[in-house]
Amino acid sequence: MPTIFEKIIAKEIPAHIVYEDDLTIAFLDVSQATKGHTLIVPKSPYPNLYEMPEALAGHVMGVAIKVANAIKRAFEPEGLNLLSNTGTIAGQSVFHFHIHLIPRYEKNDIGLSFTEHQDELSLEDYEERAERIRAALS
Ligand code: DGP
Repeated sequence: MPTIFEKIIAKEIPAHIVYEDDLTIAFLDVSQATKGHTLIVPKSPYPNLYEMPEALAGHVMGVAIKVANAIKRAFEPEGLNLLSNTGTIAGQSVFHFHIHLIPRYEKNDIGLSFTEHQDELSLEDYEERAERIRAALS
């Protein structure tokens, strides 16, 4: 079943489009987490990061950089988060890969923090985790 983003890409429903090329579209997120919150969306409907072809991901990231700089010039935020949710548990609600650009104006203007430590780890614990990822890459 097509997602809402496919309808936006096909211009069947309106969106506030800020950029478009053959492979990509960028439009304002309807729920503006902060002023200028924008989504960068490849036109092909890959469901999430796991499925994205690397070359297309490179193009989409290039568009994200272009649009991020435009947001910076337009609104002069203090900073910006680039975020992509994969899976319901991570907050994904539209299953068509996309990147959020969320300009940041104040420290706590969105509830997003990676600073909480899960637990105390030894060097061996870190190494064991790294080794599992390295093994899965090969
Ligand atoms: P995520 O939860 O990461 O899958 O992000 C999906 C985002 O899409 C969410 O922040 C709200 C936005 N969104 C959902 N429906 C629409 C829509 O119809 N138009 C626009 N512009 N954004 C939408």
